[in-house]
Amino acid sequence: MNKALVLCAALFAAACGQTQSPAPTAPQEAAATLELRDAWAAPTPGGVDVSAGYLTIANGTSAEDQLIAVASARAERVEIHEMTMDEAGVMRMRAVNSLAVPAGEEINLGPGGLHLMFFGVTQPFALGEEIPVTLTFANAGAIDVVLPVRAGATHGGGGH
Ligand SMILES: [Cu+2]
Repeated sequence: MNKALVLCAALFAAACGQTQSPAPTAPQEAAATLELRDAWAAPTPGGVDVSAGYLTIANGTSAEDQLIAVASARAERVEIHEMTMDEAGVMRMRAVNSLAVPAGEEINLGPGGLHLMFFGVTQPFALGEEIPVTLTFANAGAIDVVLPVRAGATHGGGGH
C-alpha cells in the first residue's frame, strides 16, 4: 500500500481526486548496487598464517550476482569457505568456487558459516589495522573493501 496515497486520501479526500497527475519520475534504480558491509577479519596471533574474513553482501540489483574471486595483498591466496557440521558433530570446511548472491537478497559471511579464508598471511593481522581485500563479482566486477581486524569468535581451525 502506498503510504503517500493513504495519507492523501485521509487528509485531502475531495481535492486529491481532482488533482491526480502522473507521479514525478523517480530515480528508482538509484540504489541498485551491490553493497558490502559489516566487514571484519580475525587477528592472527602466535605466528599463525591463516585467518578468516567476514562481511555481508547485499545485492540491491535486479539480477543475481556471484562472488567469483577474492584477493588480498596481505595473503598469498584467499578462498571462499563454507563451514558445515558433519555427522560426528565436527565442524568441517570446504572451499567453494563461487558464491551466489540472489537479486534483492543478502548473504552473511560470519563465524561458523561462510567465510573468507586467508592463506599464507604475509604479515600478522593485528588488532585495529585494516586488511585490504578485493572481491570480484561476475556482474559488478572488482570491488575493494577493507576488513578491520577485531577480536571475535574465531575460526576454530577445525578441518584444515
Ligand atoms: Cu576456512
